Amino acid sequence: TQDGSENITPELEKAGLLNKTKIAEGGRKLRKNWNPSWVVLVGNSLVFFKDPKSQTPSSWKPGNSKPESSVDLRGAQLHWANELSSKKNVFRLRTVTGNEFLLQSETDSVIMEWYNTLHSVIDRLDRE
Ligand code: I3P
Repeated sequence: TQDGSENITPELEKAGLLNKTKIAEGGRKLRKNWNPSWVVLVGNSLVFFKDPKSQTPSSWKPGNSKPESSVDLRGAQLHWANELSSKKNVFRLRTVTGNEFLLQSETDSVIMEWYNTLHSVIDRLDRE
């Protein structure tokens, strides 16, 4: 934009509800704990909020609530990982710091869109 506002507020690229479990922290394996999570892709970060159904409608908007956690996508790895779960439509996201997440949706088109969008962001960051 002409006023350069994208440098102040990173563009919100995608947001939606996915099932999420963290499976490793700093390379150390964790016990799975699947939960619905409101997932927001902003700039170079994937930000996780609690399931909006358990909150007031405004509370999960970025800026209005505290994220549960946030993932830096720079250098991250993304792979389909259906062998890591009994659920369908699962991919694994691994950060440079060795944090690993599984993300899942029952809806094929939803998980495909997330996979493709995250892949393009990670590729773009790799080229920078
Ligand atoms: C886990 C739970 C998870 C399951 C995991 C189980 O049991 O059922 O949903 O992962 O399977 O160990 P618990 O609640 O007792 O920890 P999926 O749903 O992804 O299959 P796993 O150990 O084969 O990963």
